[in-house]
Amino acid sequence: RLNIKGYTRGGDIIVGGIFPLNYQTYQEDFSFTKMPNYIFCEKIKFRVYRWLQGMVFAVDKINRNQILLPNITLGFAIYDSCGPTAKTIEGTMWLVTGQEEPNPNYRCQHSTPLAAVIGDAGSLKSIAVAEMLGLYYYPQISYASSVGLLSDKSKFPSFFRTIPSDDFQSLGLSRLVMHFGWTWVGLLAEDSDYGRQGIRMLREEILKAGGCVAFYETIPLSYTQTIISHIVGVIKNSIANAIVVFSNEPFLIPLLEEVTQQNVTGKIWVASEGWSLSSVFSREEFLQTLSGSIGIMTYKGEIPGFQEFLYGFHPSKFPDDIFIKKFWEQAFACKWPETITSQVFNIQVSRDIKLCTGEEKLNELNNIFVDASSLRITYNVYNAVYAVAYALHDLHSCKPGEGPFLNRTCASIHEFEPWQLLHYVKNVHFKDTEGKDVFFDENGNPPPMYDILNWQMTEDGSLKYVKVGSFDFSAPKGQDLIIQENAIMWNGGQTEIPHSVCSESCLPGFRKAAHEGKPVCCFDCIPCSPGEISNQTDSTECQKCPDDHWSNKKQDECIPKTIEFLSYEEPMGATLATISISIALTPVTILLLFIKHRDTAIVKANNRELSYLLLLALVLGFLCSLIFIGHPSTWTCVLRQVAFGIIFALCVSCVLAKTIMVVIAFNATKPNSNLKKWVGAKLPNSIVFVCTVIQVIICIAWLSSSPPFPEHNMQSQIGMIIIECNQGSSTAFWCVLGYMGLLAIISFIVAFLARNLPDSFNEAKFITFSMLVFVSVWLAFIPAYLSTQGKYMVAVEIFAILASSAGLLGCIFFPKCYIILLRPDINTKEYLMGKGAF
Ligand code: TCR
Repeated sequence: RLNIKGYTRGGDIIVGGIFPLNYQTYQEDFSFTKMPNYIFCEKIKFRVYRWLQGMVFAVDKINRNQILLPNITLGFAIYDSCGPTAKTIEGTMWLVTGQEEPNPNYRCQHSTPLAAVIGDAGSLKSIAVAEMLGLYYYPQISYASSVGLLSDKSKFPSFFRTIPSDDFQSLGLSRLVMHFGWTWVGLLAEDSDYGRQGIRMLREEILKAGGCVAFYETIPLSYTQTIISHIVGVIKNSIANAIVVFSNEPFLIPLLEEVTQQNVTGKIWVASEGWSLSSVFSREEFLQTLSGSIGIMTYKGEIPGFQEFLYGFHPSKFPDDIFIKKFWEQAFACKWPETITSQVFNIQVSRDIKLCTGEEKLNELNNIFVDASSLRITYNVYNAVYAVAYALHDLHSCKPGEGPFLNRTCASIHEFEPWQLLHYVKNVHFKDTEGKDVFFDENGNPPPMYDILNWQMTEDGSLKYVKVGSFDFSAPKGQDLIIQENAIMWNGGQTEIPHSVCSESCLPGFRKAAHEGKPVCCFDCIPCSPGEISNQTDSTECQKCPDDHWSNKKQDECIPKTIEFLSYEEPMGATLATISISIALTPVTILLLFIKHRDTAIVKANNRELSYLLLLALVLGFLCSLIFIGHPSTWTCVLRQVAFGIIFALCVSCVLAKTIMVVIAFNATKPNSNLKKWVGAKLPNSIVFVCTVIQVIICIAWLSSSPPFPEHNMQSQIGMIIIECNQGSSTAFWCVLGYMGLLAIISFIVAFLARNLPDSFNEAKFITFSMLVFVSVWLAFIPAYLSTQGKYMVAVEIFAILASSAGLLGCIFFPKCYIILLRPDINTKEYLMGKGAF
């Protein structure tokens, strides 16, 4: 098979090129009964032909450039790598040896040295080429082989590329997926290094970023119906809407055809750059399924003059291009007359065949070959050729004595070793047509930069690639991923970002609770417990609010607890205050009344002074409830209980004194009574004094041991800070109350025993009543007091104070007032003594 042919052009130095130009079709059998010629490469891929022309254009341009490589002409030898990898290796050997029948490991000294090889596209083939070229250290620059593996310089020492490594692509895809909040994604990978490596890295990145993989399937390299159906089934049944596909075009076609046939829509396909600009998928039948897809693609560049070059492209201009006639026939669906004469057979089959005239206009043709609006791989090819040229230029401009090689020597442009050029390729650095720096890092990779494309359906039903963002890893963090979300149109013309999640995210106020044994992206949302909040969506935990704060209703914020105390402003406080002040006016009035009628029998009857004192004490008793209202402070807390204790002790001891006086007064009237000497003002005064002083002593003991103090109580009631008076010692408090109760009970008993005594005015009966009221009020007070909290507790105490005072006032003084005001006729000593009652 001495039929290796390529598209060659002579020059001082040759640059090799490898392009997968044709589609491969299998036909021949492998029976080996005759020499097999098993590879048929027939249909030209227009897009790849454009890449190839990019190389031709670049070489032309370099040759015309007077500054870059002056006086040196570059030639090229371009090989079509259609078919299996072995074919590519064969072509590489052809390039290296310059022989029609290449023999391995044989380098003849041909006149024009091979500088470098540009190619191949697919990684699988580039790896094969790189293994071989690495042996001789021929520089190889690929324009589309992106597999991460090729970065390994110990395996591929002479490999470079102008397409970023897939490691970055995977990183970019994972960032893209995370940017849209897709945490439940499906992954499909071509069953090759390209697919598997890319997906492995992508998967790691997704997991690291907190996302999950819903499914992972590999697309077979050779068509298998069962596997394809299985994969489509998985896609259909999964709730994951986002599907990242790391694949090259040829292997994906059967899968997507099946997907289209089964009418799977609403999915977001995320394309690796292996297929994101593939013309096959812009066919109408795929549009329903694929419109709205997001694709990542290498950076787009401008090549000035290239569009004109393509428009002016004509067979007559490139006589040594062995592909051009076939391309022309394919593009215009015509036949060149000379091919027909050689194939008489053909003309008989179809008589009405169109003949190519050479007048056909390329610029009237709607063909991706002539479309130079978005040059990506072509641009990579162009830059690769330029990289070689610049390296050669650097090698050429080496000054003897300053060279990089042993003893500072230089290499000669006419006779250099491949590894010497390799040195220069490694260090090449130039600005491309866009002013962007082109160079290779230590792994032979270019600076990673990608465009993000959105596949949008136009009105006329065709597919349009719209750039919606970019990814530039050399930019500082945070600015590396730029996406214009509003420019994106999703599948079905939707503008809202579709969801692809296992569980919808938890709102603030909730926390995530993982399902056991399931991926972290599948969870339930559980509301935070009271007093705890979560202020972000998807929180894994709720935070406790600080002590003086509480959660709000939505539980997404800690708010200060409401402060509670019985204040004058609020209705209850204001009412109680008004009541106590107005009631306090009653004893004052009665006191004035008594003073006015101080000489009447009823006032004089039972110790006038004691009555005055009692009335005064009652006034104070009513008023002392006022200290219970308002913001508790150190001194009001102290004053409250002390004032209350002492004033009430005073009241009750007055009553006690009165009762005792009744008993003594009665008994003193009996003959021979030695109680006579007790009758007078001395006894009651000392009773009042002693009883009150005991309470004062209790209070002093209380204050000096553990006085009451104001306290912020945050625990006892949810969401509130209760400002209250801590009693200091509750024993002391109950002592004060208990002592008061004791006095009251003594008065009650004495008054009860004396109730039938015919005293001057039957006071004992009324005192009995009053004490009954008093004691029952305070007995009722105890459970009420103990079972309430905060301001209600205070209100209960105020209520008890008011009620018991009113009881005293009413029972003891109202009957007297009645007589004074309405029955002055019976207000005489005789009548009162005589009747024993009114
Ligand atoms: N890397 C693929 C081949 C490839 C390709 C392309 C082929 C890439 N981009 C565009 C045709 C068109 C990315 C590989 O195998 O490394």
